[in-house]
Amino acid sequence: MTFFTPRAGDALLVIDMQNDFLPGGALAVPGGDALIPGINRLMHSSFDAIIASQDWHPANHTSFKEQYGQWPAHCIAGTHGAALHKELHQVPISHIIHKGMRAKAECYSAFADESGASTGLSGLLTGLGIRRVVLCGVALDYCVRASALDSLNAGFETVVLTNLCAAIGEQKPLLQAMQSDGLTLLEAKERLS
Ligand code: VGL
Ligand code: ZN
Repeated sequence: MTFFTPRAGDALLVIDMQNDFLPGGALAVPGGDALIPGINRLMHSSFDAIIASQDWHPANHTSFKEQYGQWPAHCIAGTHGAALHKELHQVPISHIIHKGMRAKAECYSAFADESGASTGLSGLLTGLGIRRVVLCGVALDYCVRASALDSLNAGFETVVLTNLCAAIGEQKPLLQAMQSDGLTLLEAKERLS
Protein backbone atom coordinates (compact mmCIF):
# COMPACT_ATOMS: atom_id res chain seq x y z
CA MET A 1 0.00 0.00 0.00
CA THR A 2 1.27 3.43 -0.98
CA PHE A 3 0.92 6.63 1.03
CA PHE A 4 -0.98 9.65 -0.23
CA THR A 5 0.83 12.98 -0.73
CA PRO A 6 -1.24 16.09 -1.36
CA ARG A 7 -0.60 18.30 -4.39
CA ALA A 8 -2.03 21.45 -5.97
CA GLY A 9 -5.55 20.95 -7.32
CA ASP A 10 -6.58 18.47 -4.62
CA ALA A 11 -9.88 18.64 -2.75
CA LEU A 12 -10.52 16.58 0.37
CA LEU A 13 -14.03 15.19 0.63
CA VAL A 14 -14.92 14.16 4.19
CA ILE A 15 -17.98 11.95 3.93
CA ASP A 16 -20.77 11.90 6.53
CA MET A 17 -18.77 12.13 9.80
CA GLN A 18 -22.08 12.70 11.62
CA ASN A 19 -23.25 11.56 15.05
CA ASP A 20 -25.75 9.05 13.65
CA PHE A 21 -23.04 7.21 11.67
CA LEU A 22 -20.61 7.02 14.57
CA PRO A 23 -20.71 4.75 17.64
CA GLY A 24 -23.74 5.72 19.78
CA GLY A 25 -25.69 6.89 16.71
CA ALA A 26 -28.76 5.44 14.98
CA LEU A 27 -26.77 3.84 12.13
CA ALA A 28 -23.33 3.54 13.67
CA VAL A 29 -20.44 2.39 11.47
CA PRO A 30 -18.06 0.30 13.60
CA GLY A 31 -14.75 2.08 14.17
CA GLY A 32 -15.97 5.35 12.66
CA ASP A 33 -14.96 7.44 15.67
CA ALA A 34 -11.39 6.09 15.54
CA LEU A 35 -10.94 7.91 12.21
CA ILE A 36 -11.42 11.37 13.68
CA PRO A 37 -7.87 12.14 14.93
CA GLY A 38 -6.35 11.09 11.59
CA ILE A 39 -8.90 13.06 9.55
CA ASN A 40 -8.22 16.10 11.76
CA ARG A 41 -4.47 15.85 11.11
CA LEU A 42 -5.06 15.36 7.38
CA MET A 43 -7.32 18.43 7.20
CA HIS A 44 -4.38 20.53 8.36
CA SER A 45 -2.33 19.62 5.25
CA SER A 46 -2.76 21.85 2.23
CA PHE A 47 -5.89 21.20 0.16
CA ASP A 48 -7.47 23.66 -2.28
CA ALA A 49 -10.84 22.82 -0.72
CA ILE A 50 -12.04 20.70 2.20
CA ILE A 51 -15.64 19.69 1.70
CA ALA A 52 -17.68 17.87 4.34
CA SER A 53 -20.85 16.08 3.29
CA GLN A 54 -23.85 15.58 5.57
CA ASP A 55 -26.64 13.08 5.02
CA TRP A 56 -29.65 15.34 5.63
CA HIS A 57 -33.02 13.63 5.46
CA PRO A 58 -36.66 14.65 5.97
CA ALA A 59 -38.38 12.62 8.73
CA ASN A 60 -40.28 10.58 6.10
CA HIS A 61 -37.29 9.66 3.94
CA THR A 62 -37.77 6.62 1.71
CA SER A 63 -34.65 4.90 3.07
CA PHE A 64 -36.17 4.60 6.57
CA LYS A 65 -37.68 1.32 7.83
CA GLU A 66 -40.94 3.15 8.65
CA GLN A 67 -41.21 3.83 4.90
CA TYR A 68 -40.27 0.20 4.12
CA GLY A 69 -36.68 1.20 3.36
CA GLN A 70 -33.45 -0.46 4.44
CA TRP A 71 -32.19 1.72 7.30
CA PRO A 72 -33.23 2.86 10.76
CA ALA A 73 -34.20 6.55 10.74
CA HIS A 74 -30.97 8.58 10.69
CA CYS A 75 -29.57 12.04 9.99
CA ILE A 76 -32.87 13.88 10.13
CA ALA A 77 -32.14 17.44 9.02
CA GLY A 78 -31.20 19.77 11.83
CA THR A 79 -31.10 17.13 14.60
CA HIS A 80 -28.15 16.15 16.82
CA GLY A 81 -27.83 12.92 14.84
CA ALA A 82 -27.26 14.87 11.63
CA ALA A 83 -24.61 17.15 13.16
CA LEU A 84 -20.92 16.61 12.47
CA HIS A 85 -19.17 14.90 15.39
CA LYS A 86 -17.97 17.54 17.83
CA GLU A 87 -14.38 16.23 17.81
CA LEU A 88 -14.10 16.67 14.05
CA HIS A 89 -12.31 19.98 13.44
CA GLN A 90 -14.68 22.43 11.76
CA VAL A 91 -12.26 25.30 11.14
CA PRO A 92 -10.45 23.73 8.12
CA ILE A 93 -13.75 22.87 6.36
CA SER A 94 -14.33 25.25 3.43
CA HIS A 95 -17.67 23.90 2.18
CA ILE A 96 -20.57 21.75 3.41
CA ILE A 97 -22.70 19.66 1.04
CA HIS A 98 -26.08 18.42 2.25
CA LYS A 99 -27.59 15.40 0.51
CA GLY A 100 -30.69 13.23 0.70
CA MET A 101 -33.22 16.02 1.23
CA ARG A 102 -35.73 14.67 -1.29
CA ALA A 103 -38.12 12.29 0.52
CA LYS A 104 -38.50 9.89 -2.39
CA ALA A 105 -34.88 9.43 -3.49
CA GLU A 106 -32.04 7.52 -1.82
CA CYS A 107 -28.83 9.48 -1.87
CA TYR A 108 -25.57 7.77 -1.01
CA SER A 109 -23.37 9.93 -3.22
CA ALA A 110 -22.38 13.48 -2.30
CA PHE A 111 -22.69 14.33 -6.03
CA ALA A 112 -26.28 13.31 -6.85
CA ASP A 113 -29.24 11.29 -5.58
CA GLU A 114 -30.51 8.11 -7.22
CA SER A 115 -33.07 10.05 -9.28
CA GLY A 116 -30.14 11.93 -10.79
CA ALA A 117 -30.72 15.25 -8.97
CA SER A 118 -27.34 16.96 -8.49
CA THR A 119 -26.13 18.40 -5.18
CA GLY A 120 -24.00 20.90 -7.10
CA LEU A 121 -20.74 19.35 -5.89
CA SER A 122 -19.35 18.62 -9.35
CA GLY A 123 -19.85 22.22 -10.45
CA LEU A 124 -18.36 23.47 -7.20
CA LEU A 125 -15.20 21.39 -7.69
CA THR A 126 -14.85 22.44 -11.31
CA GLY A 127 -15.32 26.09 -10.36
CA LEU A 128 -12.57 25.79 -7.78
CA GLY A 129 -10.17 24.31 -10.35
CA ILE A 130 -10.01 20.94 -8.58
CA ARG A 131 -8.37 18.14 -10.54
CA ARG A 132 -8.18 15.38 -7.93
CA VAL A 133 -10.74 14.37 -5.31
CA VAL A 134 -9.50 12.60 -2.17
CA LEU A 135 -12.09 10.83 -0.02
CA CYS A 136 -12.31 9.71 3.59
CA GLY A 137 -15.15 9.04 6.07
CA VAL A 138 -18.13 6.68 6.33
CA ALA A 139 -19.59 4.40 5.23
CA LEU A 140 -16.95 3.07 2.85
CA ASP A 141 -19.41 0.56 1.32
CA TYR A 142 -22.19 3.12 0.76
CA CYS A 143 -21.60 6.84 0.70
CA VAL A 144 -17.82 6.87 0.27
CA ARG A 145 -17.94 4.35 -2.56
CA ALA A 146 -20.89 5.99 -4.36
CA SER A 147 -19.25 9.42 -4.05
CA ALA A 148 -15.92 8.10 -5.33
CA LEU A 149 -17.58 6.50 -8.38
CA ASP A 150 -19.46 9.70 -9.21
CA SER A 151 -16.24 11.68 -8.82
CA LEU A 152 -14.48 9.36 -11.26
CA ASN A 153 -17.39 9.57 -13.72
CA ALA A 154 -17.37 13.35 -13.44
CA GLY A 155 -13.79 13.26 -14.74
CA PHE A 156 -11.82 13.84 -11.54
CA GLU A 157 -8.85 11.74 -10.63
CA THR A 158 -10.16 10.01 -7.53
CA VAL A 159 -8.34 8.64 -4.49
CA VAL A 160 -9.89 6.80 -1.53
CA LEU A 161 -7.87 6.85 1.69
CA THR A 162 -8.72 3.37 2.90
CA ASN A 163 -7.28 3.71 6.41
CA LEU A 164 -9.39 6.85 7.00
CA CYS A 165 -12.64 5.08 6.05
CA ALA A 166 -14.81 2.61 7.94
CA ALA A 167 -17.31 0.17 6.42
CA ILE A 168 -20.62 -1.34 7.59
CA GLY A 169 -19.79 -4.72 5.98
CA GLU A 170 -16.61 -6.64 5.26
CA GLN A 171 -13.68 -4.51 4.00
CA LYS A 172 -11.56 -6.95 1.99
CA PRO A 173 -13.93 -7.90 -0.89
CA LEU A 174 -15.08 -4.29 -0.94
CA LEU A 175 -11.55 -2.97 -1.52
CA GLN A 176 -11.08 -5.44 -4.36
CA ALA A 177 -14.34 -4.33 -5.97
CA MET A 178 -13.39 -0.67 -5.60
CA GLN A 179 -10.02 -1.30 -7.23
CA SER A 180 -11.79 -3.02 -10.15
CA ASP A 181 -14.00 0.07 -10.43
CA GLY A 182 -10.86 2.04 -11.31
CA LEU A 183 -10.50 3.88 -8.02
CA THR A 184 -7.05 4.62 -6.64
CA LEU A 185 -6.74 3.26 -3.10
CA LEU A 186 -4.07 4.85 -0.92
CA GLU A 187 -3.34 5.20 2.80
CA ALA A 188 -2.93 8.37 4.83
CA LYS A 189 0.18 8.54 6.97
CA GLU A 190 -1.85 10.73 9.37
CA ARG A 191 -3.66 7.62 10.63
CA LEU A 192 -0.41 6.37 12.15
CA SER A 193 0.88 9.42 13.99
C1 VGL B 1 -25.20 6.19 4.47
C2 VGL B 1 -26.76 4.54 4.74
C3 VGL B 1 -27.78 5.46 4.63
C4 VGL B 1 -23.75 6.57 4.42
C5 VGL B 1 -26.22 7.12 4.33
O1 VGL B 1 -23.39 7.72 4.79
O2 VGL B 1 -22.92 5.69 4.04
N1 VGL B 1 -25.48 4.91 4.65
N2 VGL B 1 -27.50 6.76 4.43
ZN1 ZN C 1 -29.06 8.25 4.65
